[in-house]
Amino acid sequence: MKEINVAVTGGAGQIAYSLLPRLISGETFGEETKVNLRLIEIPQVVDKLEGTVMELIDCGFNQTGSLLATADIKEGVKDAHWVLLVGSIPRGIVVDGKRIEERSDLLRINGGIFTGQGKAIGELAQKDAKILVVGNPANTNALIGRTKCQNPAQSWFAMTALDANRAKAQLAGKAGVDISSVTNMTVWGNHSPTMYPDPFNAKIDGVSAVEVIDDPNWIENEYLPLVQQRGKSVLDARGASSAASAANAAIDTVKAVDNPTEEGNWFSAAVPSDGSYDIPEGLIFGFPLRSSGQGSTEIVQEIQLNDFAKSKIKITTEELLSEKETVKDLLN
Ligand code: NAX
Repeated sequence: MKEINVAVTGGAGQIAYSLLPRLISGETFGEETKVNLRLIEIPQVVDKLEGTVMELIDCGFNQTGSLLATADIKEGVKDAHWVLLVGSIPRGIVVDGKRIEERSDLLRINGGIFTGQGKAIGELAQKDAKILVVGNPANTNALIGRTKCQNPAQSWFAMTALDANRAKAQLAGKAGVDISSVTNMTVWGNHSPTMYPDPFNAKIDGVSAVEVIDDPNWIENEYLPLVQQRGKSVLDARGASSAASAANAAIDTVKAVDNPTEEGNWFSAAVPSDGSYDIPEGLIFGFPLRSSGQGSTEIVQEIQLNDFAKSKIKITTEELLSEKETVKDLLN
């Protein structure tokens, strides 16, 4: 069997609990790939991972390779082919006597974490490692990590697939079709309520979703807020944040990057802008992507954006620029 090394931070968290078995079951990397899994946690929590490791062993998957639990990021990411950066400090936690409520405080605290993780990945992970940032604020965490890793051959992604899956499900529900009928979904911009899940270029059985649904009021006043606020709705209803659907989206992203994209379709993830669609270079921005299946992805070009789309993309771009400004001293 081929072997792959996969590192996951936040290994004792909610998302990881849904994610980890699916990484070593053959589902994500294929039936013929053995997965060596490294779980990384903060020192206060790392002991809990022992229980997680026991459960992973007890799953009895043929594809399970070595399992390691560590609080040392360097040990965790060494030789990793994929690094899933799920761990981060949530809003509401008390750090140094201060309750972290403001997005700017969250940005700075998590930014500090991603500085060290980025450096370790740049130095120690595989030279063509792929990194998916899930921990929020995902885009700006990825910007910091990528800047610090100083390794242009490594590919950084921030996750927007959960937003894309939510958007597809809403369009399918409204149109009364199976979710598989909805393709070409792009979540432009930030993984935050400013994101723009593009219904004009999304297709239902090959036709623009907006044309099929034919209800501009629903698109603008119901669909967009529904998708943008879905994370909060789940949190309010469940009393805990989206974990199973977030883990599922992480797996969707890894598979979308590792396998060739179906003809005519694309997938959504945030990657460093190369200036496409006038997005400032280097910002980690949600784009439509295609994968060669050979380790490279490209931003799909020449998608038509109407004035409505441009106005939404402007808002999310400005938010990302202001996040970048907040953490600018971490980007030196
Ligand atoms: P949990 O709070 O359950 O778990 C996070 C875990 O990360 C904790 O066990 C914590 O100890 C660990 N951690 C913190 N700092 C760490 C560090 N420096 N190194 C290693 N581990 C560290 O959160 P969970 O529900 O699992 O969510 C994880 C992150 O995903 C959060 O930031 C959350 O906001 C984010 N999400 C991102 C989504 C996306 O689409 N990009 C959607 C779902 C989710 O909201």
